[in-house]
Amino acid sequence: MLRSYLARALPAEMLKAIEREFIELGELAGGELYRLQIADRLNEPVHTPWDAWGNRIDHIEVSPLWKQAERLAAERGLIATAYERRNGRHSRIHQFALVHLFTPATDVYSCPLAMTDGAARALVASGNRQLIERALPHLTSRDPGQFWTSGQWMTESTGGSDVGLTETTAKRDGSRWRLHGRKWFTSAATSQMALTLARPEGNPGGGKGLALFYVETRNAGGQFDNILVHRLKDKFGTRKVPTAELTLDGTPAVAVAGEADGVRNISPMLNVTRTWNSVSAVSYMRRGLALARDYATKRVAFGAPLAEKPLHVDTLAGLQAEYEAGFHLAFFAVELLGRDETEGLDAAGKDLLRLLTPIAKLMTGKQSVAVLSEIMESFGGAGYIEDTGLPALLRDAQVFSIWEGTTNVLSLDVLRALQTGSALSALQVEIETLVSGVRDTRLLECAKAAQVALLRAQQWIAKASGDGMEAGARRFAMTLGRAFALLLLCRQAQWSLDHEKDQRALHAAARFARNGVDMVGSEDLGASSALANDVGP
Ligand code: MFK
Repeated sequence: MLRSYLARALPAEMLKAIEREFIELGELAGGELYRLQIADRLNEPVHTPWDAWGNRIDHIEVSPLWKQAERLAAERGLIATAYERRNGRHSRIHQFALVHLFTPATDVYSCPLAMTDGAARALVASGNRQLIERALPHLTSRDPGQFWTSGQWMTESTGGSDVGLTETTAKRDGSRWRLHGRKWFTSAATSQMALTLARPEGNPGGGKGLALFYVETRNAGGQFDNILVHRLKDKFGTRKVPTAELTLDGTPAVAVAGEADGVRNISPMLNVTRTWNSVSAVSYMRRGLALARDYATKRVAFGAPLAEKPLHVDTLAGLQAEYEAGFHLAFFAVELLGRDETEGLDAAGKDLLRLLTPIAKLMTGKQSVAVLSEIMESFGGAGYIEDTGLPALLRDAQVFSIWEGTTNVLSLDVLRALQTGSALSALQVEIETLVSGVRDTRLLECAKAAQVALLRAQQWIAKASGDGMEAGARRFAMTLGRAFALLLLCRQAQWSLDHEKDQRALHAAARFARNGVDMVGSEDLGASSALANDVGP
């Protein structure tokens, strides 16, 4: 499916020139790295607070695979590809196709990479020349010796999703600042730098009173610079990611873009990490499906391999359809991002990108949990056993719907994205273009189902208000996501019929339509309250 998408989305000469990169990374991902993942299964990061002589060292030792992943990420240009822009507006497609291959084979090393890409993007957006000159060459380097990753330190015990409740303060210290406070959930604490939020003394509460700060985590001696690592988190999944609780105890920092509007200034980073989240969620589905398909040819039960059992085949087909739809939605957002960074989107295009980024994140996050749960079941009891490596896939996938904004927080972000005005009309233009390209009668039926759902969603939002709008926000966002993904699948399917004489994407579209794309309903707040609280009338 990836090959077919790339053949449609990239100019033929370009694909020919870069295809080798995908083949090599794919071979590594399904070969050497996969074997290392299984061998390395029980290896988790270790935090050593003190050395033998009582010195505070806060050393964090990551797994051998993580060390290899860092080198590979630099050498293979997992970040650099997007900033070198050798393929113009297609550079983001190039990069995220690499991400799709790399992510499931590297034990969530995509977490620091996502933040690195996000930090680079936020620094560029800030226009802060000094910081851009200092950090960007490291963040986008292909030399493992020069390559830096970045953290994104936003979450506090008060804050969580409501980042405006951040308690970390910033005090002036000459031309710099010093940060004081506790960051409660800092993924990939081994990064060389971080972007973080703090409230300059005297600023008002809320997100606007926060400012965005740049921190280099270590001093010239290689020690954490006024940063205390308390412990690593004991998490349900992503156990290879060294997520820490930190105290910033006078940590030197530089203001990135003025002394306020921190949430707005970090949002370019959020939108990039959310795009990584979408592609990573999709790639996990792909990994699970690859394993399940392989197992189905080997496991013989009731007289035949699972691959010959109609119900097993039907189950895998439904999962593949979910994967393909999620893939096309995520990569449509990727395409828009690439166009914006190179050619510049017009205002309507920017609004569309703003709308589809949280939609792709929330839809693919939920899909990957559901798909990986089914994948585990498709192995029967073996899927439930740790040394198959399968439970870790489901545990890791669960994070995609939690970090970088939960499903509900992102559903509300979708409503925020509509406030600029032209996002829905820009979406409508895309819908019409996609529908007009469909000719096959079976695909026309799918496109019709998508159009009906999208129309219902638009009618719903036009009438919705207040608590009813908030209550229906997830169903609205999911409907936009699933129905638009179906249209994207129709486009791929029509192309595939025309150019590859291949009906596979057509089947994916038909199956995805049958899985359901219309979630819009009327909101009965009283009924929901009675149900949620389990109380009678
Ligand atoms: C595999 C890859 C995965 C990546 C791994 C990364 C691991 C990192 C671990 C983490 O750090 S997870 C923590 C991530 N935390 C979040 O994602 C926070 C979730 N909460 C939200 O997103 C809330 O919606 C938000 C904090 C943004 C709400 O805060 P506010 O202060 O109530 O926002 P407000 O006042 O609505 O918006 C402030 C400004 O930002 C507005 O602009 P103006 O100042 O011009 O009015 C908004 O329009 C703008 N804004 C907010 N979200 C935006 C945005 N602009 C563009 N894009 C967005 N997404």
